[in-house]
Amino acid sequence: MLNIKSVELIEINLPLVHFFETSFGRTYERRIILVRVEDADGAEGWGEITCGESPGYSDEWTDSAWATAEKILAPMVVGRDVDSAADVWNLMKWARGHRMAKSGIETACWDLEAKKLGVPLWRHLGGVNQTIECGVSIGIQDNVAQLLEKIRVEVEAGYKRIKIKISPSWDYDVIKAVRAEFGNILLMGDANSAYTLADIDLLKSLDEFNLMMLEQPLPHDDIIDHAKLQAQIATPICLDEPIKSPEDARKAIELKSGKIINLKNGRVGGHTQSKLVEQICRDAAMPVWCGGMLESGIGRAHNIAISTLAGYTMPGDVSASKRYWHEDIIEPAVEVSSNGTITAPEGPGIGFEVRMDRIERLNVRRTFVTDQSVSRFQSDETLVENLAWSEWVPWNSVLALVREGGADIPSGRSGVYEVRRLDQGDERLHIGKATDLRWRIRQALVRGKGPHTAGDRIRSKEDISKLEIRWAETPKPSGVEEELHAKYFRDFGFKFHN
Ligand code: OSB
Ligand code: MG
Repeated sequence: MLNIKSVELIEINLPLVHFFETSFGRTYERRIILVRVEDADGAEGWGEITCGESPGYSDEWTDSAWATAEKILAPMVVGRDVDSAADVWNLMKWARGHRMAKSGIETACWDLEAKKLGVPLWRHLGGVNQTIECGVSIGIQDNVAQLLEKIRVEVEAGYKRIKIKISPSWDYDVIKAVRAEFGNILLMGDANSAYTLADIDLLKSLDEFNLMMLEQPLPHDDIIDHAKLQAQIATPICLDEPIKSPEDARKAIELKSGKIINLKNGRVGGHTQSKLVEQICRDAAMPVWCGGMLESGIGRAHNIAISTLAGYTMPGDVSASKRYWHEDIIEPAVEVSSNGTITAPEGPGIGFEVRMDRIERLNVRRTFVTDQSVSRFQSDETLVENLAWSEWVPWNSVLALVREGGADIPSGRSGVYEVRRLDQGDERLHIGKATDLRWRIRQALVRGKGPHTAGDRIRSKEDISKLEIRWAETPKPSGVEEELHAKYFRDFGFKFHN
């Protein structure tokens, strides 16, 4: 049983030892959101939201993830009972997307649970290989000599596989120079979606370099053109950006969009989702490896833990702390052996100490979401008890009003609505946003059309003549509506899914 009492978000700013450049831009300093969860016994767990500083890799970025975690996701988790950390994803499932924000919270809950059980997280996740193989990801440099020097350092350090970032101004000639210098290393390129099928000739020409794989050559949301490309090149394609869920993995396997998947906790929404993707890939004999997002020690520790699962059969982008940070925020820092491996620690949870002293120094903002703050939020900020609720209106009357076009039903003002059955007291059949109400009634509940699953359930299971509905508007700005809805959904909406 797990019941999280508080979710704390802490943003730290951490300068990189060396800038990191990809086809979508250059990063000098990370803005990292750490997540600390605590339960009633005072046990804690740590996670990291791995999004970038701008929406160049995925649509999440530091400020959007902060707002989403604070206003939407954390309130869905605090104060709720679940059997285990494996169910935390389900608490947040109502919210679409925002997987990196979800992952920060979800992985923190896994750490907390493993700590309470006194077991290492990697074992708790079902890991089997305590020692994992490591590769490095080397960004685009100012010149080729600099790149060759960086590769030399990493090869000498023992890393098993070298990945270099490529882009249309840094591809064929650069790889050729690398191969001339390092003929035998396991080498791969990552384009971060810098090409299209129109670049087929260039992409075909890379076959001559015997790359271990070519990561994400085509657009970030594509798995169809990748299948066309894979059919025409010998180099195995590795998918990164478009694989956001187990379903995406299944479809990419079915379409033959690539031969390998770079699996990132953040991109798929946490450990539970990673485990599902890993299982699907293992069943299909598709190798996966753990990708990186320039994580601090906390995200790094989670990457180490998940990399111990059986399906992670290739060296990941999981490397030593010192490649990124002068001083990490965990103790000890992550170190890599001289033959390019990391051994997952035996301590409980992530198995590294979190350095609060250092986090305090690097911290730029902080917020707490607790059971109390959710209800305070409700009263102070969205004034739920002061909302002017309409009377309960029989469903049939609402339908008639909407059909006649003259309904006194809110549209445009933010707020919430509730649907209940006359004989079921306070139990809500559905909770929605007031600005959607008129549209919902027309499209789904009335006409029986549209993707409104609550509408389907209501129509198929309920006696329409016994339904009634009421709504409340708020003069607050429309962003408040999302919060109100999330809060209401959290309090009442989940009954509906049981
Ligand atoms: O495409 O794998 C990627 C970093 C930021 C965003 C996307 C990617 C990367 C990396 C770095 O390749 C991996 C790492 O060293 O953490
Ligand atoms: Mg990548």
